[in-house]
Amino acid sequence: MENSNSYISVILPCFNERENILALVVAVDNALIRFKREIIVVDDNSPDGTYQALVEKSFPNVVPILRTHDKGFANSIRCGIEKSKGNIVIVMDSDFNHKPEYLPFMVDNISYYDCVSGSRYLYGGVMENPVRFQLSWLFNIFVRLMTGGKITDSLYGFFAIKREVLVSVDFNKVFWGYGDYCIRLFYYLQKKNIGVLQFPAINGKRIAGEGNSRLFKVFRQYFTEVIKLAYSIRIKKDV
Ligand SMILES: Nc1nc2c(ncn2[C@@H]2O[C@H](COP(=O)(O)OP(=O)(O)OP(=O)(O)O)[C@@H](O)[C@H]2O)c(=O)[nH]1
Ligand SMILES: [Mg+2]
Repeated sequence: MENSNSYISVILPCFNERENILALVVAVDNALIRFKREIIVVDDNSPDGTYQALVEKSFPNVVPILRTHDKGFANSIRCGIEKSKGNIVIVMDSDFNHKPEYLPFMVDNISYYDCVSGSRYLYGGVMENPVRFQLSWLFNIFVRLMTGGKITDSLYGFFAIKREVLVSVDFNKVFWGYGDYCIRLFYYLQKKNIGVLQFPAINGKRIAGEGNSRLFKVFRQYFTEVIKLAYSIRIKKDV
């Protein structure tokens, strides 16, 4: 079990999540009640007033960050990580797709591994939308064929990691775009032979609002990024 000296930083990137974020920060805070913790919410100036809703409530362990330029999902996660103080960093979505119930398990197991990562593609893991579930499954196979490695779900983006391990990766090679950042992060982490515990994750239901991702656009972007990564591995011998 993780000892009581652990300081957990949960990074929650969000855009237009006013209806989810208040309930989520409470759920995350309760799930991690045993630990010293901070919950960093990185909002890209959502028009629905997500940031303002958080500021009004001023929860004790929550640090709201308002970004007004360089918008984007991966940029927000980087910003949250750089502003965080914990020796353990957790990244998750702000809409309940990543279940807060898994957090204690993740923190308890980070004592034994450098990283603990959710996967929809281990036995027991699942996602409600069958089309997206199958497409992501195929795409994860494509990622492994092109870049190697053993991560069964490098698109999920729900993981806990020791800060010292995370900062050993060059952030400039990882943090841009959307969920493709996670493919690059796991590629560079695996190159360093870090120990990753994968656990089967049931994808949670978005409680309110609509997602920001457009399926076709996102897959096209991911495809291009995987080809670029594979090119840099093979031709430029980038490790
Ligand atoms: N800061 C920031 N957060 C973002 C941005 N785009 C999406 N997010 C957040 O990133 C998380 C994942 O985005 P979603 O839109 O839920 O993507 P998804 O899970 O593929 O889509 P759904 O299945 O519809 O929920 C959510 O918490 C969003 O609020 C962005 O440009 N900036
Ligand atoms: Mg979502």
